[in-house]
Amino acid sequence: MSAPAQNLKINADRLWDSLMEMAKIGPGVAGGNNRQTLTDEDAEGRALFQKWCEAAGMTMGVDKMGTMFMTRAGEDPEALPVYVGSHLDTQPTGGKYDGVLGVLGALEAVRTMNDLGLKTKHPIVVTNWANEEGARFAPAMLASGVFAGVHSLDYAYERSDLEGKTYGEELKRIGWQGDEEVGARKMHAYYELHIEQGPILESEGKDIGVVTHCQGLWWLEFTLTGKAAHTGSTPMPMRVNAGLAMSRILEMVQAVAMENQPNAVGGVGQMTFTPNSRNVLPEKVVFTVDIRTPDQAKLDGMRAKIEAEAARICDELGVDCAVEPVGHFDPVTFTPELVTNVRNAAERLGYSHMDIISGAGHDACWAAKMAPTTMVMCPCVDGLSHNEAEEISKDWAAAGTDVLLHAVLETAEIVG
Ligand code: HGY
Ligand code: MN
Ligand code: MN
Repeated sequence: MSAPAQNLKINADRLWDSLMEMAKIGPGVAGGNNRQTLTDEDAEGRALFQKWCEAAGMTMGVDKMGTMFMTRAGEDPEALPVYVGSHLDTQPTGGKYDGVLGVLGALEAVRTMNDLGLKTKHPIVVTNWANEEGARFAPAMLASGVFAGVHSLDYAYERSDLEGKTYGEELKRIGWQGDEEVGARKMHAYYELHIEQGPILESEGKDIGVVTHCQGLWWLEFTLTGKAAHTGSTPMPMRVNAGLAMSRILEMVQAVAMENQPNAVGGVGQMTFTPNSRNVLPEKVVFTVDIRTPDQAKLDGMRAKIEAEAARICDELGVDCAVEPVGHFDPVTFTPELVTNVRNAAERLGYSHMDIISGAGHDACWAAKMAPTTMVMCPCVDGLSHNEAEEISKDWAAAGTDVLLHAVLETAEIVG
């Protein structure tokens, strides 16, 4: 099958306009987005995406987790589709491009195929995975995890947010609970375009990240139980201080990550104190430790060390320590043949590129369990993401989408 022509490119203005239009839905307070999964803002973004896809001649399917599948027909009805997607849900203080570039880049690839009247053997399915972020309902990549058989539907439906609302209830409330069995669809291949969310591509002056692997992850939820007491009248030796235990554990997590350099990270992004009153020592502190590395042995070793050290710290302070893994995937190796398609596309199009390991997790990590899978990355300004100041250039967005289009066409096979 001949490769797509070198001058085959997407419509950069139309892509950028779509990104800016979607960014108006669920605006943040500092120029980014707060379009958390299963909120009314998420529902509004879904409706706009559906409108755009149907205007591009695609037909919609929705599964029981609320993932949206928009199909462009192929010429061979027996051929399994090539899936291309990412996620439209954002962090509470998210950027305009994390996930969104992958979904709207896939739509732009289809719009370009329509402009040129290109026909492919395999159908193309543009996908908006539900709840990739895991910010409101942990874990991350929840819907793609159910699709890959890693989580049950019941487990997913029972996940609750900080207000006690469950995934299942909220999905029904916004009217996006589909009827397709999750994971019933079979894929020929899966591609995902995503911003790097790190500093490497920009600092190396590269337009395209040829993603070969994704680092593995553990999310360990710690529940430390101390004794609520007066912060003023309780003598220091009498305290059973869960807050002190938490602070020592955070220091220890930092030390474990640093002793496992290079290519290891560890930190905490979410924490709750109960009763969370200024003059009451906390009865309970709950927080999630996020550790990641591309090295399997390191990942397991870091988890074991952190859990053992946390138990020792809590024992010294008389604080009860419970740990529950609430998110996990092992390091992922993407499919070499698809990785080569991405690298060849960047070469053909004349874009600078380098191989890269994804620091962030993506739905592609679960898709890789179901079919040949890989990713394309573009740089982001200062490597910043999960911050409303997240920014990319129009040229980076266009280059990434050009490469995505070429790689997808290689796999979907142009027949006319
Ligand atoms: O956590 C992650 O890596 C992704 O942003 N959900
Ligand atoms: Mn993302
Ligand atoms: Mn994200």
